[in-house]
Amino acid sequence: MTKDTHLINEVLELNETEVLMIVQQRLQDGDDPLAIVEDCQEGMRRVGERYEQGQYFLSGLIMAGEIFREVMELAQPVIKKKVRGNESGRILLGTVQGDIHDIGKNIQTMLLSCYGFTVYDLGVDVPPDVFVTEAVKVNPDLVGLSGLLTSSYDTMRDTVTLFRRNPDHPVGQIPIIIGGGTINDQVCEYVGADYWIVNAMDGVRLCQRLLAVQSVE
Ligand code: B12
Repeated sequence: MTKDTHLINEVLELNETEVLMIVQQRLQDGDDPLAIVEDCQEGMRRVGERYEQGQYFLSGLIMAGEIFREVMELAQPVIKKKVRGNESGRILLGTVQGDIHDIGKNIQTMLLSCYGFTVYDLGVDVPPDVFVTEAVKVNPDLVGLSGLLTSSYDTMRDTVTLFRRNPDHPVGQIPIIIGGGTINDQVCEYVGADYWIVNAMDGVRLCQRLLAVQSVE
């Protein structure tokens, strides 16, 4: 799919009005709402780069977050109408301790719910022991840890370690997926998670695949 460089640039420039106009127009034209979200995600990644280079300050990140929230207000109803699934399976997820980024996690939660999965969202800044306690309570098929900060990799690692501490207990065997735009293969290996995801639709496909395998076993 070709990227909408105009939309990406308007997100990068934090031009709220222009971004919302483009999104509205594309939705009216019947464009795939998930493709629109992906373009905005790319814009956000570039906003992050400007922040890293000292061209934007914290206020820039806050503004970008606000713009994305408004984009989701427009796109979410269309996604919910368009996407319907009757998947079954229980997924427990949350943003790990020390991290309050939740835009991506919320998109992942919404999309999984649209596909029919039962999602238990623990919110943000979730300590490792809370993940494990909640897993014992709700007995999920999969666990998802979200995080965007480099410092979150350690908390993710602590969380995975706590899950795996008792390998004979059912909770110790639940597959763990980590998600967030800054994650890669090396991070996944460091954290000790089973899978990693940087795009919510890939997250849905992975959950479908893993749960199909589990139901055959
Ligand atoms: C918006 C933003 C903020 C907002 C967040 C608002 C909110 N409610 O979430 C605010 C202003 C609060 C913020 C704060 C900070 N931020 Co910030 N932020 C960003 C920014 C620009 C965009 C993040 C985002 O929403 N992207 C859009 C979403 C849709 O993408 P996503 O999160 O990747 O999610 C997708 C997938 O990854 C996946 N997914 C996500 N989670 C999960 C989970 C599972 C289980 C699965 C399967 C999939 C999945 O699905 C999503 C949809 O496709 C990023 C830049 C970047 N590269 O991402 C920096 C960034 C993450 N922030 C950064 C920093 C430094 C900070 C601060 C420390 C700044 C400060 N000095 O205070 C604080 C930290 C606060 C804290 N304790 O968490 C750095 C982190 C650098 C690092 N190496 O650690 C980044 C990378 C910017 C940069 N390049 O420097 N930030």
